[in-house]
Amino acid sequence: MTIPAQLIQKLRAAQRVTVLTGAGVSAESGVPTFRDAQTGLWAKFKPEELATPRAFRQNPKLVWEWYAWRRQLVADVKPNPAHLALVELAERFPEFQLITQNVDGLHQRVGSRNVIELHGNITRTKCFEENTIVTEWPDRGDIPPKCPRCGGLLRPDVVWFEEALPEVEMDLATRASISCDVFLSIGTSSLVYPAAGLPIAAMRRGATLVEINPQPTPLTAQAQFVLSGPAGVVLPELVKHLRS
Ligand code: BV8
Repeated sequence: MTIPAQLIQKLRAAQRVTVLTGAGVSAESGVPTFRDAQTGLWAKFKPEELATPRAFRQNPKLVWEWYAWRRQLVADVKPNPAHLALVELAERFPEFQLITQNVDGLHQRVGSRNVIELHGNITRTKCFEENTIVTEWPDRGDIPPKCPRCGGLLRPDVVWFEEALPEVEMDLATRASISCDVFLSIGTSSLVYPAAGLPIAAMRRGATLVEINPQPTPLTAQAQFVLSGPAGVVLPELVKHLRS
């Protein structure tokens, strides 16, 4: 994987770097991406059909069990070299902001700090009625379990399709995107908004736009640098060039 010398120069000169990650960063840890076909008992469902309030209202048990399966899968995997390289990358710049669409918490598990989670976190649970976080509940065998305060159904603390993103996180992510020198979009299909609008906003404000992805995306044509490879290979290579 050759890293363009011009990109290394841009990064060496950068004061502020912002990164947006998607499911592709966790792919090499064994976490299926949204674009991957679902396997096993989930093969007949599309994620965008399950990750909605409507699906939860229609079949709360099915949606709860899908998240329980994903929660267990994430608990059993390990962060990969892409996650680790981002921890080192953060130390190279006076200002660095990591924004993620992922709900697996792997960035935090490997030591990334003040990560902006645009779409929530699968390890947190909240009450569907009160929209408040619930950390423990009596196990009465209900699936989904019920809120100990109001009796409403519990749900994962993630942002479903057609749900608004958390305002504070979106505001912080927007500020970090429009004020950075270099914006790296890593492992995302750049299809889901408003997250996919962040690299565009960065580029409009003059940031150098870098995409790291083995496949082309709607962003590819607009990126100044496109590193076509797996994040677990490209990011360690990029960091190595910045060390010397
Ligand atoms: C919103 C959490 C408005 C849940 C996710 C109708 C009504 C309302 C809204 C809409 C509508 N129609 C469209 C919209 C907007 C909608 C949207 O954008 N839809 C798309 C499909 C067109 N957005 C929303 O609904 C958002 N909310 O707009 O609200 C609103 C405002 C005010 C009040 C009320 C409402 C909410 C979007 C968030 C949805 N939640 N996740 C969960 O996880 O279960 S989205 C989910 O998919 C991810 O979080 C991520 O954001 C998104 C895309 O996934 P990616 O991360 O990009 O992963 P993907 O699989 O797509 O791609 C993987 C990539 O990795 C690929 O490119 C692949 O090549 C690459 N890759 C593979 N291996 C590697 C790799 N890269 C590097 N290395 C590797 N090894």
